[in-house]
Amino acid sequence: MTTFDGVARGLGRLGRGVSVAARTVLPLDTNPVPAEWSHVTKVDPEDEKKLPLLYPLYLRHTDAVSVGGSAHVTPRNTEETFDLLAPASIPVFHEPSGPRQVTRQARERADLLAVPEVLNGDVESLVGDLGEATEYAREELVPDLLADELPWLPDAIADPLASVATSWLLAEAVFEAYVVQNPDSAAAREAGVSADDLLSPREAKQRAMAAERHLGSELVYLEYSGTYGGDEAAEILDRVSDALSWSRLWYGGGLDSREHAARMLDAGADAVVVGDAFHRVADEESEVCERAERELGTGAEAAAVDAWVREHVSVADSNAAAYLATIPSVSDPERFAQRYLTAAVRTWLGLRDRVADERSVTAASSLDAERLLGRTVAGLSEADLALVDCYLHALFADGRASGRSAALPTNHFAVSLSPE
Ligand code: 1GP
Repeated sequence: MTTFDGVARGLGRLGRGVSVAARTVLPLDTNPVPAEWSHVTKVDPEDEKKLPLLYPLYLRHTDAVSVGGSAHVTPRNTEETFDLLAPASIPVFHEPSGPRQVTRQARERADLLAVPEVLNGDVESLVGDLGEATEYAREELVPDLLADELPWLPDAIADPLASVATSWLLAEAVFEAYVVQNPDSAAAREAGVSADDLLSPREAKQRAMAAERHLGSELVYLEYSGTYGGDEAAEILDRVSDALSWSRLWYGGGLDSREHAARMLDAGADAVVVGDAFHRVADEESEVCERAERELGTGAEAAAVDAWVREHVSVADSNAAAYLATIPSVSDPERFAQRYLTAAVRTWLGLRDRVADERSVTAASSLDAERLLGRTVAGLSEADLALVDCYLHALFADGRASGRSAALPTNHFAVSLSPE
């Protein structure tokens, strides 16, 4: 061993010592996943999972959006989802379920790239998929990006640079250690988790400890996707949260009420993740909008729309109120649900009216939130109107307002915006 090697090893050990101290005893938080996030909305790019028409209004209450799904996720629908989220101005977390979903556009748009590793699944879900992703990054994604950005670089430099950039991509990524506890979910199917693989609270704790201290997972994710974990999940969260000092702990699965979300947070989750309950808002909105069009017609006055929603929509039992109830900072979910459903109906009828007039909604310069919504949707603030205004301009590609030249992909809505 040369003197240089000795010095390098000493420096390496010092760096690791500082990192271990920062993760365990020092009052420093080096975890890139913000501790303040307590509510994350999971938006599934899958074509069948729709967005509410005025999704920026709902998403302004959540702390971050996670883009990802277990099935039928493609590079196309992933990129479209990132396009749609841009005007919502909210932190976006990308959870790809396959390496090719990490396109250049997706990488540029996401604030954090999250790499799932399932602690109770098959070997593919723990390390095989990661191996495939690493190969894809090293041999395709990064070299292509370098060739586009720095085409003049000689191979002798481009190759080691691609190696460094690949390692940096992984160093910057957030590693999510999943414990999948619903064997009937798509997540379990994809990860090879059967009923025999479910963990006891103690086993979950042990694997979470190994994930934090050996795998360096920034996040431990207790996943019940599609079903509420109840007492069992609360017990696991209680055990795991006591054992972790640096990793965040998230819970996801079947949340659609204040009570259940609060239970998981009280049990020890740093954040709850809500997926299906958000997508159900879109399906409900489509049904409400179509009913309003049949009963009121597209040219209805704003006041008539408000009265119709009050009379004909049971907001207390709505999916909109259920989703908003999962967000701890929303003090009165029903009040917001009433506003947003009313705003959606007004917007949709206004757009339908325009479509009927013009056979296409391209007259972006005349599309503004105030004209479509009116100034008087009870409780919609100036900031809400500005958000919707910016979003509508992006939706219909008014370059002056949004900086975009292409319209947003409207196939992600449950309501139809095309002329019949
Ligand atoms: C799915 O944990 C998330 O990965 C959210 O679950 O869709 O059941 O809300 P739900």
